[in-house]
Amino acid sequence: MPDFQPRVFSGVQPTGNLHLGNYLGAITKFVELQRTHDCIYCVVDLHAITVAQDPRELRASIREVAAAFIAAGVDPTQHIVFNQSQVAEHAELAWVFNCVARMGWLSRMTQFKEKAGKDRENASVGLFAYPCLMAADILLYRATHVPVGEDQKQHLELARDVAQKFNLDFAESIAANGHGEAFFPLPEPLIQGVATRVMSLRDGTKKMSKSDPSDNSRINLSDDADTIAQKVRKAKTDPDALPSEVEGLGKRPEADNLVGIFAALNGQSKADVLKAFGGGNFSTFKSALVDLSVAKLVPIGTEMKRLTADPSHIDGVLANGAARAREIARVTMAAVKDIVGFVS
Ligand code: AQP
Repeated sequence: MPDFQPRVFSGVQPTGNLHLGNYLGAITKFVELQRTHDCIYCVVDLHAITVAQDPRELRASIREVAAAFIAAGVDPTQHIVFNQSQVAEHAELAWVFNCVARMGWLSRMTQFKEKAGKDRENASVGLFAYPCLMAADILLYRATHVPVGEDQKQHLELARDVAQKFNLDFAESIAANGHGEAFFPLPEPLIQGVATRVMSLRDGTKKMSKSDPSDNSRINLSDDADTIAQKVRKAKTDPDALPSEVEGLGKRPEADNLVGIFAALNGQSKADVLKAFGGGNFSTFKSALVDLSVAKLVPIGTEMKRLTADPSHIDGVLANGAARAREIARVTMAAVKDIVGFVS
């Protein structure tokens, strides 16, 4: 595999209720990586419509996700922030990848199974093909690193499989068109830290998620201090004291989750958190978690509100990012067309 210029790509769906899991699993990593890499961060609105969306809410959510990136510390002047539907090449490359990926690969995707549920016949074709669009998002920019939460690991593996199969299927044409041994890198997932899978506050065995019908299951980035405090205080726990060692969290999913959230928000390990709180009761720990969560999240929520109050500013940021993304996308897509054998 030749060396590819390191580049980071990741996306968040504008499906409402941006939460602490999205923040700790993805957005905080976006901020860290911009110090060392060229980064492209995308509001993946084409993905959002794989399930039904209200157009007015979708538009507001697109702006809200862009605002969350910026409020958390992503710099759209140094890096690229845009929404996917403004760069038509995402859909174009996804079609090529629909023809590279195999039905069997997509049939094994657990997220499709979970989201389609028992009524698979009624799921959209887009929901089934979602991972091919995700592969296109990443590979359109020939990105080498993708910061995501643990739930996206399987989709990332599929993106690598698509890249590899494309490189093999078209090896001769790739070389003949002057691209050497491989056209696409095999993108590496960056799934690191203590909060790669933040769990529901109501059930420590379920992922914190935008679509959970219970708002108490998640801390939204838009929640105010009182709401955060109420949700943390109500968070499910068990009757025992906190353990002093990480091993003691083994069969205690709710305790493990809250300790993980504290550790991630405070830039610590779980062991450090247990050094401070082990042996104590949950109410003391929860009070500290309320203070920490409010201190870290409320300024972001406040800044998001300020930014979304001026939609024309956000739209300008997204349009500027899309123009810069398009410059890269056009070059990749032109090369892909030559490699595949299209006449242009
Ligand atoms: N609970 C989580 N813990 C850690 N990371 C998470 N991510 C999502 N939930 C958690 C990460 O956030 C990024 C953006 O996710 P997404 O918007 O693309 O959609 P998702 O993964 O489907 O998020 P949700 O909240 O679970 O939405 P629904 O309820 O619609 O399925 C990704 O990097 C993801 O890993």
